[in-house]
Amino acid sequence: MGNASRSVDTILPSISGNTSGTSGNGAWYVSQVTVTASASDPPPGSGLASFQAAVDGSWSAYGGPITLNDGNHTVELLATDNAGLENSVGMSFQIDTIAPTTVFTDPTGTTWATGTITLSGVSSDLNLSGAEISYNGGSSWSGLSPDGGGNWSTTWDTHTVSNGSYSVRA
Ligand SMILES: [Ca+2]
Repeated sequence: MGNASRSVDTILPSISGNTSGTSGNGAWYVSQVTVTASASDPPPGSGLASFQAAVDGSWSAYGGPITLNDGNHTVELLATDNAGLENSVGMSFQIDTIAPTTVFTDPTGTTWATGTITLSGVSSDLNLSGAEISYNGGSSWSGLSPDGGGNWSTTWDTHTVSNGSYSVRA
């Protein structure tokens, strides 16, 4: 009679980690995001065979903290133990670290205005959610409706204000 011996491992490897970054509105991060993770195979186990990470679908061995820059990204982590059991984690990130910019396209510079004038401009951002305009140096703001390209246009009835110098900013 011979003895046969087989080891038993029924426990998935575990993945732990954390993400660091500065949250903005909604699901957006407004800073780089760093994903730090580790994997282990809880005892009594067969031991960790591999720990892999995929950034935006490109797999390689996890080699340390993963830094993500502007854009939409996915991070997947996959731990495999020596028995062939797998555990995976997936995360997605939206990152925008760049403040929106606005450029007036009409008028440019100082202009003498009478009656109703048209103001136009373009506001750009990776994730533009809106733009506003102020006719009083920022004391109050009116919403604009930028199109998909960030272009907006609005009219200003200069009859409603007294003569003088006004700066308009968006
Ligand atoms: Ca295991």
